[in-house]
Parts: sequence; C-alpha cells; structure tokens
Amino acid sequence: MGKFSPDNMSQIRKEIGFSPEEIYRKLDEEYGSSSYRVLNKGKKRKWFRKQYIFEFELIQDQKKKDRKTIIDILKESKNERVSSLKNEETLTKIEQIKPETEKVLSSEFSEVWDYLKEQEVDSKWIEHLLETAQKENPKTFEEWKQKVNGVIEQEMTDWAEKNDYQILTLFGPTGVGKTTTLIKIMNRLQKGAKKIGVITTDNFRVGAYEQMKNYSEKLDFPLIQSNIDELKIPVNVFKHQKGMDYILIDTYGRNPKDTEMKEEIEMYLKTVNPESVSLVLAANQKYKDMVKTIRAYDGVSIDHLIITKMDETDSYGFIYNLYKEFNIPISYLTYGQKVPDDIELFTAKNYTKKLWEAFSN
Ligand SMILES: Nc1nc2c(ncn2[C@@H]2O[C@H](COP(=O)(O)OP(=O)(O)OP(=O)(O)O)[C@@H](O)[C@H]2O)c(=O)[nH]1
Ligand SMILES: [Mg+2]
Repeated sequence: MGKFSPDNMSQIRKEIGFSPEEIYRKLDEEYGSSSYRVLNKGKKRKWFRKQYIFEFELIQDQKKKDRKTIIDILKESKNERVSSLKNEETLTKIEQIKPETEKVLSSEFSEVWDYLKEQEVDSKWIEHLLETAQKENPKTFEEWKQKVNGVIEQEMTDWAEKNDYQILTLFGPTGVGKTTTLIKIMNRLQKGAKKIGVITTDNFRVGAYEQMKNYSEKLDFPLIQSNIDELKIPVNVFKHQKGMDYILIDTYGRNPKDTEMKEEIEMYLKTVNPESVSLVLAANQKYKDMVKTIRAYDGVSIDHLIITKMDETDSYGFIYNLYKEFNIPISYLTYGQKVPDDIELFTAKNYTKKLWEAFSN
C-alpha cells in the first residue's frame, strides 16, 4: 500500500535521513547509542535530494521497552488477558500469547505507526494518537488513518484570520523568513482594502532596509525605518496621524542563545504593546533547535507560531510535536520564496492532508 509494510513485532527497522549523521543522531536520541545495531545502509534519491536508509536492529533493553509500550496499547484495547498482567511477568507472558498479540497489532496498525515515525512524529505522540484512535476500533488502514486524523483535527485549532489586532510583530532566529512572511501577511490584509503601515527595525543586516524598500515600492505600502528604542514615534505616526488599520513591525533575527535577547524583547513589547506576537520558525531547522528557540522565549507572551520553508521538508510530524509540547497555536505556514503568494492559513485539516501526502508518493 505505502512505501513500507514493516512488521512492528519484528525488531528490524528502518530510519531515513538526508545524511548518515542525521540518522545516527535520530537513533541515538530515540534509543540511546548502545541500544541498536545498524545492519544495512542504503541510498535513494527523493526528488532532488539523496536520502540515506539504514536498516537497524534494536538490542535487548529496547525490545523490552517497546513491548511495554505495545502492552499499554493492548490494555486500552479491552484485551483482558493482557490488561491483567504486569511488567516483567507480562514480558514473559506476552511471549506465550504472541500470536494473539500479533492479531491485535495488525499490519495496518504497524503500517500507520511506522509511517508516523517516518514523518518524525515523536514516539510518545504516536502512542497517544494510536491509543486514542484504537478506542474507535479501526480495522483497515484507511480507517486507522482517518481516526488518527480525527484525533489531530480535534486537538489542533484552526487559525481563523480574525484580524482583531492593530499591531502585529514577528520575532525569530536569523534568516527564518520573518521579513518575507511579514510582507506576505501584509498583502493578505491589503486585499481586505485596509490601510497598512510597515515599520522595519532591522538596522543591522546589510541590505535589510533595501529589501523592505523594494517590497514597499512593488506592493505599495508606506514604510518607516526606526530604532527599536524609538519605536513609539513611528507607531504613533501610523496610528494617530495616518489612521492605519494595521501596523506591522519587522524585527532583526535574534540568536536564541543570546542571553540578553529576552530582556530586550520584553522591553520592546512593553513599549509598543502589539496585540499579535508571532514567533517564526523554519521547517528546515533541527527540531531540537526549534524547541530551544521556543524555550528561550519562555515568559514572553507568544500568541502563535509561524512555520516557514515548508517546501523544504517532506516530514510534517514536527508540527504536531511542537503543538503537543507547547500548545501554541500555529497561524500560518509558508511554502516558498514567492512574495506574496506562498503562504497559507494553518488549518488542522490541511495539515493532516499534508501529513499523509508522502504516503502515496
Ligand atoms: N524555500 C523557502 N524560502 C523562504 C521562505 N520564506 C522565506 N524564504 C527565504 O529565506 C531567506 C531569508 O528570508 P528573510 O525573510 O529575509 O528572513 P529573515 O528572517 O527576515 O532574515 P533576517 O532578517 O536576516 O533574520 C530568503 O532567501 C527568502 O526568500 C519559504 O517559505 N520557503
Ligand atoms: Mg529580516
């Protein structure tokens, strides 16, 4: 049916990545460096990129850990024989009833599990999704997929472009696409025939102002350049003298490891008091770094996340991981460099569609 039809009970598994280093990193993170043995290494081409496929085997401790996970799922599935068993005893007993277990853990279940894993959904969230989906007793692969999507769609909120703000600002690490995205959002608002003023506070990067100025001429919106500590002035000009409906403020890229960053942002937010604060992350960043960035903003009130460069990845699981981990709504996804077109509102339905897209490739 899909690319994989692995048997979840088997401990021979596959991991895919764009480099051997990436695969080793994932395996180390997931299982610990001494809990797997690589059996085979292969390569294939996906679109324009080379992908590496490692076949590996889990060694003893991890096998036990995985079985416990499966047992937990079985408990949910009203299998009384299993639900009355415990820990080590269970591990022995499960060997005895294995044929039955395999029946419950159908190949459809395994296929869904492995696909979500390939999409880099975190194991604990796959477990959560499958446990919840299982309550509705799915049988076929299609039913499993639909139930899993149902859980995701119920949990993740759609972003309705309410526009119930006047001042919007974007933050994020360097080069993630803040300026480009701000212009894309500006253009969406502009289509509603609203008056919009843009302020750029990026006085650092060479060419930053020229980049904005170009857009301002092409898309016809007023632009003011300002230092961050003098922001009140242009905000007042746009708000009171020009009667703008929206004021969008672009900021320069910040290194989340910079310890002064948070203080500076808190001060900025206090001065300007934007109703909408977005943190921008790029889909081609490492998941670990995205997490670090969000944590670095701990205490700053982030209203939503914007994920850019979705066109540069085929794995969408990280979005669900972020949502479950931080519970911050996602407002927009961007899909390319074309300004102002390559942007869309986040909806859970579109997201689940994307999540399974690679399955039929
Ligand atoms: N592939 C792809 N590239 C994008 C997307 N959004 C932005 N970019 C590109 O990313 C690069 C950086 O974009 P900017 O908007 O300047 O990023 P920034 O976050 O404002 O950068 P700094 O202000 O320097 O921190 C540009 O080459 C953009 O064209 C996207 O959705 N997909
Ligand atoms: Mg910028």
